[in-house]
Amino acid sequence: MLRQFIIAISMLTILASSCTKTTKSSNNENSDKSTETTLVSHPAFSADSAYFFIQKQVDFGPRVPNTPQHTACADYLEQQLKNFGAEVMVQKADVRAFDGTMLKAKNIIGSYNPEAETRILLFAHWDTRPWADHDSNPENYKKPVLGANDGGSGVGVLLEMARIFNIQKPTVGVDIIFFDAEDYGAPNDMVTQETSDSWCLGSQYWSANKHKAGYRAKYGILLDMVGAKGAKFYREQISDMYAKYLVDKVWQKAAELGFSNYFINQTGGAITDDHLYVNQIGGIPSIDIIQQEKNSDTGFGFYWHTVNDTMENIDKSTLNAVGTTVLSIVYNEIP
Ligand code: AHN
Ligand code: ZN
Repeated sequence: MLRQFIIAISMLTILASSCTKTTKSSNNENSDKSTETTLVSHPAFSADSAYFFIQKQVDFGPRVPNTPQHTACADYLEQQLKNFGAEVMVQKADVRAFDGTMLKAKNIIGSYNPEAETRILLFAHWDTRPWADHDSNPENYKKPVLGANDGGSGVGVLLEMARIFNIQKPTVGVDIIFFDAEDYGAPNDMVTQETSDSWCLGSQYWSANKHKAGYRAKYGILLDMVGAKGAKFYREQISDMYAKYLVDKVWQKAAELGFSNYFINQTGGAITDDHLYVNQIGGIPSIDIIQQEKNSDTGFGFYWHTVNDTMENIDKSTLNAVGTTVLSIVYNEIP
């Protein structure tokens, strides 16, 4: 009897110690990147699907405000959000560009759990730049940017997240906003006092005129240029100023998921982007996940504001890193 008891105890000890070993090795940094640290399980982010949604936008051609391609893409985005079960609102805004042009802008908004108190805001711009004014060939300066990455990628990732929210509702409220007229900013060589706020016209409008009176969100996450091969996402300075805890949380989550080769825990530049106005005017603490390139003249990817911002630069591994990280953040949020 005692002998059996001793054998049983030693078996348990062996089992216990082997369990400890397993746990330790899965905590090892060099272990399998697919190690799931998410507490709440949710459908996997499909980079194939996100890629497809980018291709669909690019197929319209450049999405420059006041063009038929822009209108057609707006209809597509609105319909997609509806297909994915969101409550959809299109906010129309007539905004004045730096050169006096009146832009017929549309902010396209899709909400999940519209009645929930605790809300997360996810956003990207959907318009593309009218001028490839950073192209290496001056003959291209007046040509429009196709915007596979600059415009298309953030929206593509968010459409894929919408597809997933429709399959499994998050516990918190989520609002997805596709902002318009982000990229109509004054060219570098004509920046004056008057033109300093010439970017992000759609988000400036929304921040001052929310789609619902008294709208509030716990925080916001902007996705801008999140699809290029080998992209590096540094901690953006305006994000750190307004919502350092959120930058910490997102970069930490990315590291846990094995994506620290994309999410670099180092400071990058301060970038005038939609999140600036959502913070400053809208009062919602928001961060920007944006590709920065330390070895480029512009600070952005080599394709940025050139005619080369095409599908060839889009990489599914990058889309997966961003989509998986942000999904995990949303599903682990407590109402
Ligand atoms: C400026 O160039 C001032 N801001 C960059 C924001 C941007 C443009 N994101 C995409 N296109
Ligand atoms: Zn741009």
